[in-house]
Formats: sequence, C-alpha cells, structure tokens
Amino acid sequence: MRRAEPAVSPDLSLIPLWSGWLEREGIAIDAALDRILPPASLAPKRLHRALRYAVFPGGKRVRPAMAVLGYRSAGGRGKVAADLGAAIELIHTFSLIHDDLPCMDDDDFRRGRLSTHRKFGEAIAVLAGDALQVLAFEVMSTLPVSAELRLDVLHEITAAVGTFGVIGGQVDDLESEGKKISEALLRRMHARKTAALLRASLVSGAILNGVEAAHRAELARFGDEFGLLFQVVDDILNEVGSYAALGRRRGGDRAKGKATYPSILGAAKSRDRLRGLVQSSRRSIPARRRGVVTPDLYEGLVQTVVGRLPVDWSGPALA
Ligand code: GRG
Repeated sequence: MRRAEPAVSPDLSLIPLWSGWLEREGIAIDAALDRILPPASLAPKRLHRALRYAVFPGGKRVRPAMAVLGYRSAGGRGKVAADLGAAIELIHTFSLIHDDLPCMDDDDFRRGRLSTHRKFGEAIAVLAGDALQVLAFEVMSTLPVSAELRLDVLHEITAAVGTFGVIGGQVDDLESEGKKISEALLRRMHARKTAALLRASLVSGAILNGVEAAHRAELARFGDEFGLLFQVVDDILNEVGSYAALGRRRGGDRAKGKATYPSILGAAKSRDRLRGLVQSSRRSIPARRRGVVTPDLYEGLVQTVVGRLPVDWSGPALA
C-alpha cells in the first residue's frame, strides 16, 4: 500500500506502563495456562503436545490481560482473573488453530512458526481446537466465585463466541472473500470476529468481582471501540507490517482476496478510520474505577496496539 503521509512521531509514552503491568500480571496468566493444560507426557501425548505447542510461547496475551484489567478495574485483588484469562486465551487459541486450517484461511505459519495443522496434521489440529474449547469451559464453570457470577461470566463468553460473535464473524469473513462488501458489513464482521471476545474478556473479568451495571456498561463500550481498533490495526499490519510484527509474511489477506479495511476502503480512508477508532477508544476509557487501574493503563494498551504499525501509520493516528 502506498505510504501517503509524512512521518509524525507517535505518542508512545505509555507503552512501558502497559508492558510493565502485563509482565507482572502475565506471570500468573502463564502459570494458570501451564497448570490447566494437561502435561505432554500424558496420553494422548500427540494431542497434548499440540495443545501446548499452540499455547506456548503464545502471542501477545491481550485477551487474558484484558480479563485481568477488567477484574482490577472493578476492584479485584486476588488471582482468580488469571484463571479466567487463561480460559479465554484457550478459546482464542482454538479460534487461531481452526482459522489456519486449509478449509478456512489455509495458513502454514502462525506466530513465526508452523501452524498447528502443519506441525501435527489436520485431524489433531481439529481435535486440539475442540479440546481447548472444552477445557476453557471446564475452567470457567469451576471458577471459585459464586454460582451467580460464574453463570454471568459463562453467558458473557458464550454470547461472544457464538453465531452473533466470533463464529458469525468468521462466516462473514469467509463469505466476503473476493467480494467488494459494504463498510457496514466490514464493521459488523470486525465487531463479531474480533471485538466481541476482546469486550467479553474485559467485562467478564469485571463480573468476577461483582461489577455494578454502570461500570460494566463503560467497560463494554471501551471493549467495543478498542476491539474494532484492534482489527483495523491487524488489517493494516497485514499489508505493511514486518515479519516480526506479523509472525508470517505480509500480504496474505490481499492474496486471498480477504475483505479488509485497506482492500475495501483504500489507504486514505483506512487512515481516517484508524484515527477515528483511536479517538473513540480514548473517549471511552472508563471513568469509573474502584481499584488501582488508572486511565493511563488503558491509554498504554491503545498505544501498544497502534504502536505495532510502522511510524507513518501510527504517527498520525496517535499524535
Ligand atoms: C468459536 C472461538 C471460536 C472460533 C471458531 C475459526 C473461527 C471460528 C474464528 C476465527 C476468528 C479469528 C481468527 C479472528 C481474528 C482475530 C484476531 C485479530 C486474531 C489475532 O489476534 P492476536 O493479534 O493474536 O491477539 P496473538 O497471536 O497475539 O494471540
């Protein structure tokens, strides 16, 4: 894609706040994942190896971090949100394994190495996805909070992954291939495929600490805006990102005829939408808080995501 704007320095000043926080909270998240996943030494060993291959070392861990962020924002102090975050990361990993399959996006690489089906074969990859999903719901159904809160969490997450969430968004994605779809459909696809689970991560974390309704609505609003921003960045990165930022070669979406912001709207409008979503995400940073989380931490998350883009994209968006 043509580079149209002169470089403006992006404001990346709060990235260290987010990365420091994630490093601290991430220890409990990774420990929970390790505890929850069956050891690779137990039968069926090939399946258990595949589960661990897909989950470790993993990607950015944004969804589990958002679950913990929601919990802390609602005043939660313990470690229970790490288990919830881990369960959500299992669902996310399941979606990536299935997304890479030949019958879906047919990708040989993920996170800089062979995708799960290329490493273990298609049958094991399908079963690994199934196993991760079931395990995630087992973990969520045994979270050590009241049955009422557990049910609320389960409802929030199931709604996000269902036919009006990730699964429905994936269908929109597959059916839009090679087509010039409307911006409204593109936005719906992003809202379902990506934003739904990001929002549900933040909200379900807060539910674990009994968040009140007005605060919950604020978190949901931020999750929606940030989720759309996350996918627009992902779309643009697929065209202009480095191998290190993408974990695979750039240009895969365009080669497959995927409907993305750049392919549907072009570079100038994509820049405009990117900037708009940074602003709406910033405007929807929750004002209410009961715990230690400050608005700066949310801003650090926004900067971290947009800061993945080359400076000629992140600069104008974050300036
Ligand atoms: C029901 C969960 C579920 C899945 C079945 C296959 C499928 C239906 C959905 C695929 C959805 C999908 C892959 C959406 C893309 C979302 C997205 C932006 C993924 C990349 O997320 P990152 O950047 O990845 O957080 P890392 O590698 O950092 O974890």
